[in-house]
Amino acid sequence: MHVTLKEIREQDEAIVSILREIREKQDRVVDVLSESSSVLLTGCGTSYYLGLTAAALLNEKSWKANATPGSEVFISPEEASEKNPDIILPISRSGETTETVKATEFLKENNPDSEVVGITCNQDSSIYELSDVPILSPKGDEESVVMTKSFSSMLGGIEYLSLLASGDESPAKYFRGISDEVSEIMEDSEEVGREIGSIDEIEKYVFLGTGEYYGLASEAMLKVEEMTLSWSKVYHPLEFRHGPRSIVEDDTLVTVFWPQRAREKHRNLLEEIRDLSAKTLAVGPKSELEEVESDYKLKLPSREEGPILPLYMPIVQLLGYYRAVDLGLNPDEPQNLSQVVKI
Ligand code: F1P
Repeated sequence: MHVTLKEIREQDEAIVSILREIREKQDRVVDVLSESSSVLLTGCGTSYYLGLTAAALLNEKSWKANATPGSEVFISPEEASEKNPDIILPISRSGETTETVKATEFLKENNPDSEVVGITCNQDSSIYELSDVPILSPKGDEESVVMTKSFSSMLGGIEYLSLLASGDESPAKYFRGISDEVSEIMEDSEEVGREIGSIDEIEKYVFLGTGEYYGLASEAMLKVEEMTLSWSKVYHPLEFRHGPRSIVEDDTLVTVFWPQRAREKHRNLLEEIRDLSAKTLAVGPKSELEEVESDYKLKLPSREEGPILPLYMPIVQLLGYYRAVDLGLNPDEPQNLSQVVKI
C-alpha cells in the first residue's frame, strides 16, 4: 500500500491527538489568546492554505488576522498586513521549511513583544524552538511528500484554537464524536474518490470555496496538482463567473465546498456550472445537500454549528490519490517535489 493512502486513512487518530495536546496546554494557550486580538499567520504551500482558513475563522470571531506566505513576509513585507500583531503564528509540518523559519525569525525581530504560537508536526524543529507556545500535532508527521493527515490534524487544531480565541472555554464538546465522524465519512470518501478518480474523461479540476472554505479548496487544488499533474484551479465561488467559467467543458470536474450560508447563491451557481456540461462534486452538510443537484455528493454529518472542517478533506485527498494511481503515477513520489523545501 502507498504510504500516502495509509496516512490519509490515519487522519482520525492524528486529529484526536492534536486536540488532546492542546487541551493539555490549554491554560497556557488561553493565557496568550485572552491577551490578544491580532495575529499574523505564515506558512508555505499546504501550510499557507491552513493559514488562510485560520485567518478566516479568526476574522469571523472579530480578531484581526492575516495570512501571508512565508517568502512574502521578507520579500514584500507590506503583504504581511497585520502590523505589530499580538501573535505570530507559523504553520509547518516539518518545522524546517526555510521560508517559514526565516519569516518567523524576521517577524520576531521586528515585533519583539509578539508571542509566537507555532503549529508543527515535528517537535525537534526550528519552528518548535522559535515558539513561545509551540503546538505539536503528535501523530501528524508523515513519510509522504504530499501533506494529508498533517493538514487535517493541524486544521482540527486550528479550529479548536479559533474557538478558544472566541472565548469558548470548553471547545472539546464541539469535537465530540470527531473520530467516529471521520471514520463514518472515510468509507464514502473512498468510494466517491475512487469512482471519480477512474473517470478518464475528467482532465480539468476546479475547486470553489468561500471564506474559511477557500483555504480548504486551495489545498484540494494543490493535492490534485501535486499527485495527478492535472490542470487544477481554485476560486471563490462567485468569482468563477468572472472569466474562469470559460474553461468549463465536459472534461471538467467542479468541486464546491458547501457552506451553511448563501445557499441560493451556491445552488444557482452549481446549476449554471452543470448547464455548461461540467461534472460536479458537492461536499457539505447532509441537510444542505439533500436538495442540491450534483453528479456526486459527499454528505457530512449535519450539526447546528456546521461540520468540523477536517471532515471536508478526505474526499479531495482520496480523489487526488486514486486519480494519480489510475494515471499510473506514484503518489508517494510526486514529480519535482521534496518533503521539505530548503533553500
Ligand atoms: C510544506 C510543503 C508543502 C508541499 C510539500 C512540501 O512544508 O512545502 O506545502 O506540498 O509537501 O512541503 P511544511 O512547512 O508544512 O513542512
